[in-house]
Amino acid sequence: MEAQIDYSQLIPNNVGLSSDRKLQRALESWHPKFMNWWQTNGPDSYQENEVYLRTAVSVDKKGWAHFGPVKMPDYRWGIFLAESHEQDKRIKFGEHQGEKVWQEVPAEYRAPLRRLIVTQGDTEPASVEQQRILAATAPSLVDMRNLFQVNVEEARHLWAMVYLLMAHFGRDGREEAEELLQRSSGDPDKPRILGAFNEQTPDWLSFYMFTYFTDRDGKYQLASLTESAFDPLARTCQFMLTEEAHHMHVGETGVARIIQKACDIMNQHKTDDVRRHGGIDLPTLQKYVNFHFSVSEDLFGAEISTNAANYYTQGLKGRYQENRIKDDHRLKDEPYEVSTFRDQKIAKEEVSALTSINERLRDDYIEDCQRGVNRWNKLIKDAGVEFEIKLPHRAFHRQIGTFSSACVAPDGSVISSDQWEQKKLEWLPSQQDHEYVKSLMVQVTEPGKFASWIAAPRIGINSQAIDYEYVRL
Ligand code: BYC
Repeated sequence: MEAQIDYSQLIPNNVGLSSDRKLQRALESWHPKFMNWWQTNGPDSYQENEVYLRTAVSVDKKGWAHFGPVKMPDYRWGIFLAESHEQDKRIKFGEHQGEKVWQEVPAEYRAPLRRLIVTQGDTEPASVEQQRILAATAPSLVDMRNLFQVNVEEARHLWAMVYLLMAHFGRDGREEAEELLQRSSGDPDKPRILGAFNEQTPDWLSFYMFTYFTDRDGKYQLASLTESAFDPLARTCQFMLTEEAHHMHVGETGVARIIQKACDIMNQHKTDDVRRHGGIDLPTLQKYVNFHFSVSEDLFGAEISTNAANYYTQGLKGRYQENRIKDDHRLKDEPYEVSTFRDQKIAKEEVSALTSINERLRDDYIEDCQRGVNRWNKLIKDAGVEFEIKLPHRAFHRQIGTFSSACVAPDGSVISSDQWEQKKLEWLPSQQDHEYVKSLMVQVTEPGKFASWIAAPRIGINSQAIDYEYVRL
């Protein structure tokens, strides 16, 4: 395994693709279909403009962030696996604990591994589709560039999963690769697999919320897959995580800049009426938090899941930072506390740690979400504004798992379905909120200038000035 990536090929890679002619041919014949998908479902317009993009030239620390102007269709989507530092890598958990990791898919685990890889792979093009039209309302050139960077990398993550399917699942894998380009976000006949990836991302507030909350599900799912006994999957996901971190950063700083602007308006005009001055008021922002957090929580699956238990026992998908957890890593007799909904009440129950793997990962996720919310709240406090952004209760507005039948307020109180109907538009973005946010979405393309509702970032990309021409129009 090379750190250095071979860029002399149509498909840049560090997996020695040129020595596997059959696989190379399969991937090369998928390439034009991917390009066709990118042109029709990827960013609308701007395909011929140069964008200041980051491209990986090697997978080690020095080489994965190379910046320069690139036209998006010329971006070198490739196949990069993280370096393997361990000589004798062993399976960390489940019934194969202690055995050597697998370089090939064991026949008995073909179906579940294929399913996991397809589910992961399906989210990547979905997010690009969801964000297709956003450039037309980009609040600045830096933001437009960040959108495109996220888009090309998500598309590369699709390549990563397609590589695994084609290299290890034969004809089935090739068929799955085709279907990944045929399903489409929000398509009633051929929707994407997971709920959140069929929602719209109609405006930039939604985009930042998505990259903060939904990309963070990506972080936790990928981190669980980096523990996999199937080593090519583990190493692929490890490299994807480096890119994912940037996407969450775009989300966190994007929301922070909107908050900053709201606070600036409140202080400057001595008013709570942020909308009057073209900003996004904090109560509206809170509603978007409620929506995106709850929809993203659903992505972790049901609290009690035999699927998840099997994945764990079989060694296919671990927990977040498996090594750091002090238990037997088999979980046959370990307990775990989960919240459940029974007899119209939310209660805590001790259940098997094995069947509650999804919930444990959701717990890790919620804790991580809260850390960024604390940083947002510090900004608000430092500006002298009295407002606190709160993550809603985990049972609020859920479609998957124990709470899907419950009506729960953001503070965790159980309410009737009538009360829910009356109150839901106080908690979730209403049509008017969407329309207001939409009305703010006007494109700003003068370098260094920003739309009325968002503050400038503190620093530019890769030490460039804020007014650098990040997209050459
Ligand atoms: N929507 O036993 P359960 C990312 C289904 S994001 C619709 O709890 P399991 C990214 C489930 O399939 C990370 N259906 O499920 C972010 C099952 O169906 P069947 C993506 C759902 O298997 C931003 C049934 O309900 N990666 O990378 O334990 C931009 C029973 O559920 C949903 C992964 O997700 C849902 N939300 O857990 C770009 C990792 N949830 O069997 C990228 C791979 C559940 O009844 N996926 N169902 O037909 C997995 O590990 C698992 O599939 C899940 C579900 C954790 C998602």
